[in-house]
Amino acid sequence: MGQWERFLEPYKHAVDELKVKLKSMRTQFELENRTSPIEFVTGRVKPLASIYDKTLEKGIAFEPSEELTMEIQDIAGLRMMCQFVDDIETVVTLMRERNDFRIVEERDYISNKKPSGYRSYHMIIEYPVQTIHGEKKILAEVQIRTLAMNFWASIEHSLNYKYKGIFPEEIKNRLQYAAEAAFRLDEEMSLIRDEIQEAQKYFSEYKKGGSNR
Ligand code: 0O2
Repeated sequence: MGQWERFLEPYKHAVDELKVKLKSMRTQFELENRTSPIEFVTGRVKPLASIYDKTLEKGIAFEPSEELTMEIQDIAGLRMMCQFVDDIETVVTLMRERNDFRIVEERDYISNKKPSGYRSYHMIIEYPVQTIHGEKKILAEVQIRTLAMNFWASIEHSLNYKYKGIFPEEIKNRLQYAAEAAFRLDEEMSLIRDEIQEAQKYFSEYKKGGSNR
């Protein structure tokens, strides 16, 4: 087995376990017939090519090392998507109440959006995985954002990759407008939140009834 494969194994382990645990939060809300603040959860181990790019950016060696572990904190990455901006705070509170990991740092790019227009709430956590050599603490980044924030970030991320961060003026402006539109979409949806949630509850009851027939 390659050295990278060995190095990344506990990260994969952490992502797999955390995906199960965080998805379960949603299921628990559903089982209690409560509206879940979590819409869906995804997770990934940072691809080697992205780790390589990050080492160049940070001026560190591209090799499995303690330095890499400390410098690149999102080798294990989880994303929790919410329907409404207010749900993010609910999820953050739920995360702070858990005792299966330690929160190392929180970065609020919602109150303080990035110059790119990026909005999201980041938590760096230290998660213990059990290995055959004992416990190993793994850093993971959890990004908590609305569906609108996620849509914008995914599009911007692909364009960033294409243009290597140097956007043509037209694209840069369009992305700024799109970030504002995503912000307004979140605001509009918040205003009719009760109406939306009532409709969703009704619809999910209807579906349950349908599947029983
Ligand atoms: P990928 O491909 O998603 O893994 P760091 O860059 O981690 O050394 P930083 O920037 O302080 O330090 O960390 P931060 O701000 O928490 O950002 C880390 C991740 O947040 C990024 O990982 C992105 O996933 C996301 N992110 C931050 N800023 C932007 C942005 O302007 N646009 C988009 N689309 N995503 C952003 P990576 O490694 O950059 O990318």
